[in-house]
Amino acid sequence: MPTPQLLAGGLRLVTLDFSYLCGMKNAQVELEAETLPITQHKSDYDASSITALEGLEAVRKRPGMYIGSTDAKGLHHLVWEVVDNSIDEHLAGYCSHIWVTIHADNSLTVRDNGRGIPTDLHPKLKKSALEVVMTVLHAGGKFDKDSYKVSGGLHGVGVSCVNALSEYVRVEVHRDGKKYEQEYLRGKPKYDVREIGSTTERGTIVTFKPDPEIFETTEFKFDVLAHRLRELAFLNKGLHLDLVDERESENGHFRREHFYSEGGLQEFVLWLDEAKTKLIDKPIYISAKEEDVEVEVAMLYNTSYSENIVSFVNNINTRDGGTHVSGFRRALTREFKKYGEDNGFFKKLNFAISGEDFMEGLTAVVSVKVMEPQFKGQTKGELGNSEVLGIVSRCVGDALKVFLEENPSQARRIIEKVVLAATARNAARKARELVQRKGALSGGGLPGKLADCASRNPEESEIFLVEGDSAGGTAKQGRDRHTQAILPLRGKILNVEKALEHKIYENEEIKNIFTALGVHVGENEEGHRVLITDKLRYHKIVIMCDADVDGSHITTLILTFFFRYMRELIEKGHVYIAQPPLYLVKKGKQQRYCWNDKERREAVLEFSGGREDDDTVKVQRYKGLGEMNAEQLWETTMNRETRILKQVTIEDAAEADRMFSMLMGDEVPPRRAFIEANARYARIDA
Ligand code: 0RA
Repeated sequence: MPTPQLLAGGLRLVTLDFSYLCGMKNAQVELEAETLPITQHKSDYDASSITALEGLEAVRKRPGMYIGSTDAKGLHHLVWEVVDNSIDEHLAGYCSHIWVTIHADNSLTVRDNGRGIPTDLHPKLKKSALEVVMTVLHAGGKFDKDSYKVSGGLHGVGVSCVNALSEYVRVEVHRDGKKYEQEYLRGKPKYDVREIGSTTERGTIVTFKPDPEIFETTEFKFDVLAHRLRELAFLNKGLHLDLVDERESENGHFRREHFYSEGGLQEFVLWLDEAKTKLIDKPIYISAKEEDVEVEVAMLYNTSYSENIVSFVNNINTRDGGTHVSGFRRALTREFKKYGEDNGFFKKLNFAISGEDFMEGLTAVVSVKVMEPQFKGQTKGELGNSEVLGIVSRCVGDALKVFLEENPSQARRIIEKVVLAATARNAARKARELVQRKGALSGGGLPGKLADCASRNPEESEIFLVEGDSAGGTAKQGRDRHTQAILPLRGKILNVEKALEHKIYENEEIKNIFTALGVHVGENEEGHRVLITDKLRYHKIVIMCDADVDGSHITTLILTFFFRYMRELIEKGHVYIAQPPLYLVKKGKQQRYCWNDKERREAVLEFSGGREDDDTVKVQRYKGLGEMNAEQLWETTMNRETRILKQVTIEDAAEADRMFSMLMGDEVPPRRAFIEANARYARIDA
């Protein structure tokens, strides 16, 4: 599948390396996933293993129920299933090092120096506990209840699931001075657990090769693994994590990374804010425990206008927050507000300060450890345990009181920023209301530049945000005017990362986007800015820019705007990026559009019959949308039947935040370092 970063080489492609920050998935692939055939296997197991097999067979029949999906995300889930068990060993105090290795054949090994999976005979099932853990659903659970566990938390289904969904697994255990092994084919043991020698080490080594009959892709992504392992290093200070990729080497060396954090969460927030200007000298760090709930928080303020709160429960990312985050917000607002009032900081304000004002420029990591976490919400991304709210609120409140008392100059800087935020919010509200009122006065009309579609049904309507008037004109001619609207945008749109909020509502292009989409900004009861989308006029918003450096930059600018001001639309899956082709390969009447170099090479090979000197084969490289006529643009990029659209998703909001600041913010050195670091592995044809 072509991805945007393929559009340019070298440093340039970095401006669009979103697969790394927001996941993008091809809408068409998603449809296919639903109709994926269910694979069934004849079972020829002996009677004693029937219950176990029924379990694993159920996993193979409905993999989605156990690991969420069978796409790349589900594939990586297998790794986390194993790693989580190793992390549990760390949390229980027995494991200091985890090694993850991607092998050349796309199999993967997770090794740890924990206690090792027990190998003694299971009294009821009359076989090795190791075999039980590997072949019985939910049997992996440890029985020491009074420890915090990652595994079993969210999807937590145990290593047996990994076994069920792999064509091959080998496990080796080092325990009590002995080495043991067992191998499996699609969950079925090849032989009983056997002793294979002596050892002075401890730990578990699991190697698995995901089953291509189950997964749409079996290719592990280094960046996806690296991102989570880095996160785990920050969350578990003192734990060493190693990642090695044996699939590619540079100068004879495999690509590898070591993750280790001594400072834990404090280093986490510093890393998140690497591209931002700090407002206070060092992170505020809180670590406390109340009634079996461990609370750990690190927070920083920077000079930006956005808030970035990342939260975890037992090392699992709670992307929708929950009671722990509510407790944190409540304590922060309460203590800072009291401090501000007591010290006369708010005297000059003639409007009420809002909770939101305390969050502007805040970067925080909130991590709690809870014995029996309850996850809520559609994607189970929210902590539900109600007792946690009060506990976090008290722990954070007490610590902040001390911080404010002991650090008056830092406190002043924070409160002055809060006052500034409140003032700006007030100004932005006025600007917004003025703009929105003006819009209403002028009849609430649509922007003059918009070529609207005929349909009034948002579900079937699409809007293309097109770079430049000329490409806009071509798109207008080429479109399906019943369902496709075109809004041309002039040159570079405002960099919202650097602009004050009220400037944004005054910007012509941005006003046009708001009006055309039929959304506006309002405030809820608590004074929080919310996007009102019930009158959204198009369910697909497609960003269509040139396939060159400038085009990528403009796409990034528009995406930054959506991320900062219309994030709800991304979250609801309304935002897409069009993928114009890169090449047209022609020979006589034959012609084929190509989206990457591999496709181009294949087309050239096919048309020339392998003759390298065939100069009747012509390759035309498209740089801009303007190089295509209306018919070509329709055929390649706009026609629902043949086009490729990338849906923009936010896999990891904190990472996306970091990335947008990196690319669009004003700190130059980290941006350079970032581009250089990422360009190294970027290839034209991935
Ligand atoms: C069951 C019980 C115990 C540990 C484990 C499983 C275990 C599983 C995995 C999977 C990867 N690494 C692992 N390490 C340990 C408890 C062991 C004990 O009580 O000694």
